[in-house]
Amino acid sequence: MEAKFTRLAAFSRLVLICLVLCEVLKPVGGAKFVVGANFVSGALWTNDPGPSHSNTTLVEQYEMWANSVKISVGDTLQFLYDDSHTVVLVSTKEMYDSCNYATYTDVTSPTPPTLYIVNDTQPLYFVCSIDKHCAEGQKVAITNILPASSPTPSVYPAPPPAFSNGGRLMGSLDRLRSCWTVASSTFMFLLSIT
Ligand SMILES: [Cu+2]
Repeated sequence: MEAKFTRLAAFSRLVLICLVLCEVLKPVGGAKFVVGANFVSGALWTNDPGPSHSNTTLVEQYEMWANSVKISVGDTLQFLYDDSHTVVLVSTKEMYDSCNYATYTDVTSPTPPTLYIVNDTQPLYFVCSIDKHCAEGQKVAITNILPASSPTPSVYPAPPPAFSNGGRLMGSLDRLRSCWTVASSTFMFLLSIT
């Protein structure tokens, strides 16, 4: 009897852990994109084009990345870097082209990485405001932002492997699936021992 109670207590704890996991893994809406993934050396927010990419300029690498992704309202952009960079938004293409960031909106997180949630379909012009980093090519323009897509899991296309789509991370459906697998396995396990 006592052993059964102990087992039940252990399984209650397991269920609790699963519930917490589900909460953590819960889809938060929108995909995550690592800025520069697959095109910029180390998928970093950087002013260094890297030795293996010497045939393209850094600006071209960020451009190729931006062309490779389909970003929608609600998606999250992830800027990976060490602490010697900033992520700032300039308001016009002219300012972006000429690296004129006399006025800008600083969206740099207190500690890296910087996460930026896309709020609307307005073009986004990101630059680094440190020294001449922008002029050296550390800037990215995201100009074709799609309206928020309504989640319809039954017709959701098969999610691509991580990073195959210009840095798109695990999709909502994947998270939901892993959450469901954990919860249902636990439930079946619980049933089998009581
Ligand atoms: Cu920089």
